[in-house]
Amino acid sequence: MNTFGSFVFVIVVVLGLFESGHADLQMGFYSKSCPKAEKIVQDYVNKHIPNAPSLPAALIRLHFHDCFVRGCDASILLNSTSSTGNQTEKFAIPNLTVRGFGFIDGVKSLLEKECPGIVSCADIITLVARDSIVATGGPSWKVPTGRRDGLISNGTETLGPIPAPTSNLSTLQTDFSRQGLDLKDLVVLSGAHTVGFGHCSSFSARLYNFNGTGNPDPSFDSEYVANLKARKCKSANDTTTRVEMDPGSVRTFDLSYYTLLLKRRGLFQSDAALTTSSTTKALITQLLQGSIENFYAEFAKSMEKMGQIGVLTGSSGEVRKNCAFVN
Ligand code: HEM
Ligand SMILES: *[C@@H]1O[C@H](CO)[C@@H](O)[C@H](O)[C@H]1NC(C)=O
Ligand SMILES: *[C@@H]1O[C@H](CO)[C@@H](O)[C@H](O)[C@H]1NC(C)=O
Ligand SMILES: *[C@@H]1O[C@H](CO)[C@@H](O)[C@H](O)[C@H]1NC(C)=O
Ligand SMILES: *[C@@H]1O[C@H](CO)[C@@H](O)[C@H](O)[C@H]1NC(C)=O
Ligand SMILES: *[C@@H]1O[C@H](CO)[C@@H](O)[C@H](O)[C@H]1NC(C)=O
Ligand SMILES: *[C@@H]1O[C@H](CO)[C@@H](O)[C@H](O)[C@H]1NC(C)=O
Ligand SMILES: CC(=O)N[C@H]1CO[C@H](CO)[C@@H](O)[C@@H]1O
Repeated sequence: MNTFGSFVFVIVVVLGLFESGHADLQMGFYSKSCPKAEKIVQDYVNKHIPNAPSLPAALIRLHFHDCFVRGCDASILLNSTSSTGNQTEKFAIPNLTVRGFGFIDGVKSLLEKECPGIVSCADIITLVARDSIVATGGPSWKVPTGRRDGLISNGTETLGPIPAPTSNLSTLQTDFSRQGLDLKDLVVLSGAHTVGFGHCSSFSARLYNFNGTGNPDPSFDSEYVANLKARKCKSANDTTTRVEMDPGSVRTFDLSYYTLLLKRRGLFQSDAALTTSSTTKALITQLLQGSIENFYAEFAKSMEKMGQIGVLTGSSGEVRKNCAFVN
């Protein structure tokens, strides 16, 4: 290669890096390549969610778990194979209770029929999470698209980034700040616990043997503890019963999760932890004093941030044909 050739080569490589490294997500990324894509997702959601009212919670949680490990790249959808290794994220402990994989596959197969190889699984997860929460009457948020699918999924990696329900505030803050999310995002996004269920096993130590004391968590409302022990989590090793995180309005995206936190009735230690600093407590109070529209607007801002974590764009990654396997 002569000097000019090397020069051109360098320019091309640099532009190439720029393209793959810095390409941004954009609103309506598929408007030319697959104009009906977003409508197909929305129609599928609107058709199926009314028959599966517990799925929106599962689907937004799937999105959260995807984004926190290797970015929002659909790595959570990969099945274990000889090329991905034995234990993909899907099979790791935090995923034991993640649901909604079949729903994503249903959307993907429609999109593959409409425009093969165009719409990424990572965008499908993100759009489905938003549209299914909207379908329940909850908040909406912007979903710029153009994410690409990752090639790697490693179950061991889920244990670091995904916070445990036993986390204290400083651990939660660290876990979120690693993803570029601040304390306000933490408080606002935890508000997703206004919908859905938790298994007894995620919090039974707070009922039966907190921190090795043999007693309940003193920061958990004692009346509520007695109630949960009598009616829901009747033994310390119950691994099957599910409990509403926001009893009374488990399918409604409202502010009552925050009301419960202040009544010392947040289900997980990680929920209760949000009341342990004056900063986070003030954020909770502000949300409760504001309107539901204000909560939805704050939730939208934080979801838009979460949906951009570590995304692959441009020519990074790929667009999977089958969300469970790399091409
Ligand atoms: C702050 C750290 C968080 C922790 C420690 C945490 C932990 C958990 C745990 C342990 C469960 C119950 C799993 C089970 O026992 O079945 C759960 C459920 C759930 N989480 Fe979180 N979570 C956190 C943040 C989030 C965020 C950011 C979102 C979404 C934006 C979210 C959405 C949900 C939803 C909707 C459910 C109910 C799922 C269902 O009903 O299937 N969580 N979370
Ligand atoms: C991926 O693995 C799950 C088991 O967790 C299985 O139910 C599913 O059929 C597999 N997906 C494909 C496309 O083989
Ligand atoms: C998965 O990640 C762990 C921890 O980072 C590492 O030790 C292991 O080798 C990885 N497994 C595969 C199959 O790459
Ligand atoms: C994967 O796991 C199976 C059994 O669960 C084992 O027989 C096999 O050797 C493992 N493969 C690798 C690459 O670790
Ligand atoms: C929070 O939990 C972490 C990890 O378990 C622990 O190292 C740390 O000391 C705890 N912080 C506080 C303030 O309790
Ligand atoms: C848990 O127990 C340890 C040792 O007994 C103690 O140092 C720690 O403060 C306790 N943590 C909480 C949250 O009560
Ligand atoms: C729960 O644990 C107790 C004692 O630790 C045991 O007697 C009981 O059989 C266990 N129940 C289940 C469902 O595993
Ligand atoms: C939905 C799904 O694939 N869940 C898996 C999570 O991981 C466990 C093993 O740790 C599998 O048994 C589940 O099938």
